[in-house]
Amino acid sequence: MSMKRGLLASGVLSLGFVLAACGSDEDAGTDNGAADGDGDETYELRFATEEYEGQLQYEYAREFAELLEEKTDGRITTSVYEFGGLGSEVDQFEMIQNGGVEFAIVSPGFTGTTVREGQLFALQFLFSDDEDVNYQVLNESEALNEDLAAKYEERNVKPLAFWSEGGMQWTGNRELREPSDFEGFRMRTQESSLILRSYEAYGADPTPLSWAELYSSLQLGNVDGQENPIFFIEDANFHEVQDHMTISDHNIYVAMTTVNADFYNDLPDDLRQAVDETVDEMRPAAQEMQLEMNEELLTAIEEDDANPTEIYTLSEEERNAFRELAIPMQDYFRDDVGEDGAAILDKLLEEIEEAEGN
Ligand code: 6CS
Repeated sequence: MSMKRGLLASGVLSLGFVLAACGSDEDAGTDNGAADGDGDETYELRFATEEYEGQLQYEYAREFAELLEEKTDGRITTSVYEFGGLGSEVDQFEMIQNGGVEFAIVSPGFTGTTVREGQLFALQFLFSDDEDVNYQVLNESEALNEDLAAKYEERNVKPLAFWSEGGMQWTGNRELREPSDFEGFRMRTQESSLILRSYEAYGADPTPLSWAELYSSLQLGNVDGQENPIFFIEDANFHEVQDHMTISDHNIYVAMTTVNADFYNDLPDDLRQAVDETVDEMRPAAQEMQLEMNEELLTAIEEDDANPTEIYTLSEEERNAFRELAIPMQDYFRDDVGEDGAAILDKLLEEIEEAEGN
């Protein structure tokens, strides 16, 4: 499972090659105009992910592509791209907006400057500590699947599903148990001002970076630590260049399955329905995959004697010390992002509370 390939080597796969090699029969002039499902259109689509083969987003996309091909009797075939070949995470978000790819898994942490409301996923201690509650909320929330989705649709990106890659944990070159441990800590984050703010509230000195540069930045000591789900920490080998891991579960890592909205809206009805069914079938599959990978790869970190990692699980009391500093970020989000964002957050908070009560 371990991923030793150089990120830059993967990045060398040129964008030009990818774009030349792909494309759809739609581009080649196949009858694709009618939304009446006349049954003979074929499509060759592109699916961008922010991860490598063996990692969740890529495996999700691969299974998605297979299912969709099956459901459409081969009328839709989809090529899945590992991270790197299509540029940075931010570049990929641009591609899904302009139709350079039809599908993409997008981390909201890289969309904060474009869809500011999407920054709500940066709010720590927002979701439940119960995985089942979060699974239900992500699948059923109107705040996310309708209101927030509409904000992305204004940018021509339709979120089809929000799903969890697992609880977020901290790694560091020193132990992180209480907020004061973050004093002056150079924390790597994704590119969203709210994530930066949240770490500044702990006293840290956050630096936004693509994950393409993260391993070497940790190794060289340019940053002191980072946050990610366990499977990713192990698979990207961050534990090799970090001495400590804190099981903090300060957030969940939410990924969005997205489609270019123009493309989706122009699909014949029967193919659009096949896409929707595929998205729904992937919900439990993604949850199962993340639970399994996060559990298995925790054991892998624990058993990696060549790269020992001190693992510490925060007590509830210790988590509360962080929670106290994180909750005021909700007001910061309301003020900074504005009315629509505030309404989405408030509705989501109600939905989480209601799901927790069930
Ligand atoms: O830390 C990151 O930026 C990366 N983490 C995950 C779990 N997926 C892709 C993302 O870019």
